[in-house]
Formats: sequence, C-alpha cells, structure tokens
Amino acid sequence: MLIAMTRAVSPRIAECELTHLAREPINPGRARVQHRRYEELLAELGCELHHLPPEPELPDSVFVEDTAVVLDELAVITRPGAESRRAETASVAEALKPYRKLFHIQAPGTLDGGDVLRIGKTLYVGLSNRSNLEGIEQLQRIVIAFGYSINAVRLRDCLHLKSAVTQVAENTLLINRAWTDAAVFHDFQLIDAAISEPFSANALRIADSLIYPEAFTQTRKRLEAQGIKVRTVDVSELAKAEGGVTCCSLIFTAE
Ligand code: CIR
Repeated sequence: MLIAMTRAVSPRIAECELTHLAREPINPGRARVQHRRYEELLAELGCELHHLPPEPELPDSVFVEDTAVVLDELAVITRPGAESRRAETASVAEALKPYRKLFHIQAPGTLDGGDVLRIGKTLYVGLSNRSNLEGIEQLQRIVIAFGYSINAVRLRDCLHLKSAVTQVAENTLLINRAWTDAAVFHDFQLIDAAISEPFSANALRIADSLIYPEAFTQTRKRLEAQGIKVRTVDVSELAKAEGGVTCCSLIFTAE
C-alpha cells in the first residue's frame, strides 16, 4: 500500500517563507481547492491519503515534505532550516510513529526534506540555505547503518535540491542545470527543464505516472516525448508560496 500524508492549506499561507520569489497575494481558498485536486490525483494514482492534523497558525504547514525523510526502513524527522517551520515536525513525528522507527536531526543541524532526493540506496542531499553540513552529516550517520550512502550536492539560486532535479522515470531525471551540478548525475539520462520554465524540474513520480504542474507546457512536451505519463494539476497559488508538487506530500509504502 502506498500512503500519501498531506496537510490542509493554512489560512495564513500568504505569510509563508519566501527566498527567491517576491511576495504576491495568495488566495487561501483557491490554494485549498488546488490542494484538494492534488490530493484527488494522488488517490487516483493509487495512494491512500492520510490527513495530518491541520496547523492553521503555521503558514507553510501544507509543505509536509520538508518535515521528514521517510525511507523503507526508518524515518528521519528533520529540523527545518527556517525557524518558523520547526513547529511543523511534532505532529508529523506522531503520525509516522506507527509506520517507521524514528530518528531526529538535532541542533545545530538543519535539514529540509525538499533537499533529499532518494534514488535506490543513494540519498542526494542539497547543501542549501535550509540544509547545513551538520544536518547532512547527522543524516549520514543515521542512514549509513541501513545501507544508504549520501551524496551532498551544491545548489545555486534555488530553494531546495528538488527544485532543481527530480526523478521522472526508472533511470531518468528532470533537471535545471542552472541550479545544480549536472555532472553529479552522470549515471542517469537527463531531461532538461525548458529555459523559459526554470521552476519546472519539480515533478512527483507515483508508480509510472508523474504529477506535474499544468503551467509548464514546454517541459511537459519533453517529458511526454520520452514516453512519460504526465498528469497535470493547477498549483499556481501554492507556487506563489515557493512550493512545488513534491513538497505537498510524504509518500511511502506500508503493509
Ligand atoms: C518555504 O520557503 O519553506 C515554503 N514557503 C516553501 C517550501 C517548499 N518546499 C519544498 O519545495 N519542499
């Protein structure tokens, strides 16, 4: 069974953290409708939805990906790089407890789940404004016992590693080379995000389909040309909060 943990959009989403985008008005009602459609799509693709308790006072709480790294054998509760987001992790730890043995990133380490790209037994981890070396080293000490290796990756001009690169098929990654070092991923076939769509490298792979923002029509053509099945969703309001499609869920298998 594939579980998708999600959390409703906070009415305070317009007060979210922003790093690379200018603040624009965000309509929480429209964001909620878009988020519900995203959840429906997860269900259509075979996920069982697990709704985390709402956190109306925490503006970024819909972006649950950043609060945990869930692997087959364990889950690591992060310590988000943005202080305003640290209170999001407690309820996620509670919800994950029945499914996985939990480990925690401790101060002064910081780590955002958006910086962790798992491919097989390798964790590529973005060294970003949110995830520091100490956080990455703690993650390494935790996961090494379970047979994972860590590959720290430098980023530029973007929030998280998964803003710059995500997996879109068995051996294929979608990448914005302006934001990360493509040489790190030389073992994979790479599809380039269209230059006119810099935010388009964030795609969410569920089984053999991709959940993908409807706005990125040029990059979508490149994905479909490679035979990838793309299911689009309008996430324009969430994008104003610097969120993409991976950040709104934690996906993992359970018995
Ligand atoms: C933040 O800056 O933390 C939120 N406004 C957006 C987080 C997006 N998360 C992600 O890409 N994993």
